[in-house]
Amino acid sequence: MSDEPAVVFITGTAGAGKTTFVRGFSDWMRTTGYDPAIVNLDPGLEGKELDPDVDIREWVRLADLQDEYGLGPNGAQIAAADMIALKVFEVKQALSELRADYVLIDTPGQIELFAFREASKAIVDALGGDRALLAFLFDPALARDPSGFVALLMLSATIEFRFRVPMVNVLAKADALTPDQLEAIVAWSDEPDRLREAVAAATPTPDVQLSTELFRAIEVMGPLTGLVPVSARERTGLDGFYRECQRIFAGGEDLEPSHEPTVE
Ligand SMILES: Nc1nc2c(ncn2[C@@H]2O[C@H](COP(=O)(O)OP(=O)(O)O)[C@@H](O)[C@H]2O)c(=O)[nH]1
Ligand SMILES: [Mg+2]
Repeated sequence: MSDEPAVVFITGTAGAGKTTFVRGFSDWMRTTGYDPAIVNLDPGLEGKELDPDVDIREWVRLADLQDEYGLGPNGAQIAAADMIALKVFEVKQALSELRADYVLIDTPGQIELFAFREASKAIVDALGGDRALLAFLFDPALARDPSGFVALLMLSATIEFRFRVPMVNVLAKADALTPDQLEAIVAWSDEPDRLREAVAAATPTPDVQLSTELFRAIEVMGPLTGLVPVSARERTGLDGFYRECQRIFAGGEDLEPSHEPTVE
């Protein structure tokens, strides 16, 4: 097995549940006998739910940028996105001292600041090397609606296309969905025909041309987009996410637990 750690970047739209996921999955890993390191790359992270081992706020803080340069919240976010890339070697150094074999990385609140800035590719390359994986969280607030689900599929594909690293699609906050909603969303991800029917039923006057072209793309992407339902709040589905990561990192081979599992 490689000496380089496996590095999982958690991405998703604002409020999709990235930070809560990093917290929930790292707790799950620890009680299961693994010892992940947590990196926070969100310069605007507030609250105490995450206790990162390496924290970008040590070098770049949103509030400081606003004060220092008289920037508004959006300007400060953009300035911060590029400054983070300049600090990536400090982050990498701090991380290598931890000697973790699994690293979970929380990314900035707004997806476009991570996915659509040139600097982010350098960050993924520097921290993940050839052992990087991106998790993309589907927010049920959007995913429960067929056209919202299509939009998230496209966004996920766009991010995969930009970064060219393996992706795992996650249906976050599964506890916020009814069993019927959950079943329907998972079916949409497995069977494009079910999604096509749902979109048609929800759209009284569909743009047939656009739908046809979009679904052609979705059918081609289909086998790549299997969705893993997870509730970070209720700690369900995290084992399924871990298995998916392992399938990618180690061809299914399990990591050696670093200590005995905690008995609950
Ligand atoms: N019901 C439910 N709510 C969640 C879950 N994960 C996150 N949330 C809520 O969703 C909101 C956004 O979560 P956060 O982790 O800050 O999202 P981020 O902006 O993507 O980092 C917060 O109010 C969380 O409490 C979950 O698994 N279930
Ligand atoms: Mg967050």
